[in-house]
Amino acid sequence: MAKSRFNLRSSTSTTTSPLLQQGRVVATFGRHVLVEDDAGQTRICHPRGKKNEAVVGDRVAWHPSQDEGTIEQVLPRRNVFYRQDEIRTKSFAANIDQVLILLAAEPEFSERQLTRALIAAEATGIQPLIVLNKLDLLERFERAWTRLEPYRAMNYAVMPLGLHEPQHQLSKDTLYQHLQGRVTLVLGPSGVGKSTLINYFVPHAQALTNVVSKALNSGKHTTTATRWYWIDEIARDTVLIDSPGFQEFGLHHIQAPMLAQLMPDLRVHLGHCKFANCTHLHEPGCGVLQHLQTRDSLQMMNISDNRYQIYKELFVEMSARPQW
Ligand SMILES: Nc1nc2c(ncn2[C@@H]2O[C@H](COP(=O)(O)OP(=O)(O)O)[C@@H](O)[C@H]2O)c(=O)[nH]1
Ligand SMILES: [Mg+2]
Ligand SMILES: [Zn+2]
Repeated sequence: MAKSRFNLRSSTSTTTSPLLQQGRVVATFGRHVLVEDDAGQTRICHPRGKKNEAVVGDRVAWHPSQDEGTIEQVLPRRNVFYRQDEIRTKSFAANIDQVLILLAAEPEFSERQLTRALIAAEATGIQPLIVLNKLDLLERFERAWTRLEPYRAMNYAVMPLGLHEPQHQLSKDTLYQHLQGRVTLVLGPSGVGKSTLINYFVPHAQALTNVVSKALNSGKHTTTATRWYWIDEIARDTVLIDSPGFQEFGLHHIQAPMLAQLMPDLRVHLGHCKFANCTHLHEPGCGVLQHLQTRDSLQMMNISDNRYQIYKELFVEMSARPQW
């Protein structure tokens, strides 16, 4: 396969090689970035400036400096998935097709965390896929599945998964059909089976991680890294991105007035409010408040008490921070 090369001279280059090459960011470890070329060769690169702007999934132009490299430019992105807190943007991925939110029968999932992840996906227009693992824990699975009922009613894709037991092979095959040909960012709280999932689809994942940590000479950073894994090294069309840190899922990049638009159950009740800038918290003539008073338990797109409570909390959180 021909490598993409620009025959451009980098004016800031101080190295002997004038060649800029293209590659894809397949891992980030703080300021270190692992870039893979189209032939599958990887090397550690560093941003030219102080700040690393490249994220996993980015295409970058870089040039070699000895056995490492310098990133000169991040090429235009199709999309980027953020989770941002007050201090900084913690980690994200670019050019992805879907976000897989992995939950499990145990530990019991937090509806708040799930909602935050879904809002982040809605805000970037990236399709979320909710997967509930640990089918073998029958009773707890059933309970968690029921808690996901409102999300199915909102038309989110919700799939059962049993990673442990051989009798749940069908669930793994069905999941694979949803992954095939796509770039999927895997998110989820700890203990749900993210590592088990990655290792099932990418059996050499641990070996890859070891190679990277050895190259960086800092094993301690590898667990907090975001990483790109080809499910099929030969076809190179199906990708899982492993990313840590679901707990503190910041939504700092989202403004409070946008929030209801990003929650499908609230969204369907918008447009009936008396005031165009209605916050749906206390206004007279609010379509959302009206719905909450008259909702009928048999209706599909009902806003549940939990979801409205989460809306209120998030609205307050988003309004409390300084605006500029
Ligand atoms: N019962 C059950 N346990 C599972 C299943 N999948 C993974 N686990 C277990 O759940 C625990 C957490 O899994 P792990 O992959 O480390 O989760 P992570 O923290 O999300 O990476 C481990 O003990 C796994 O063996 C499953 O389908 N059923
Ligand atoms: Mg893990
Ligand atoms: Zn309203």
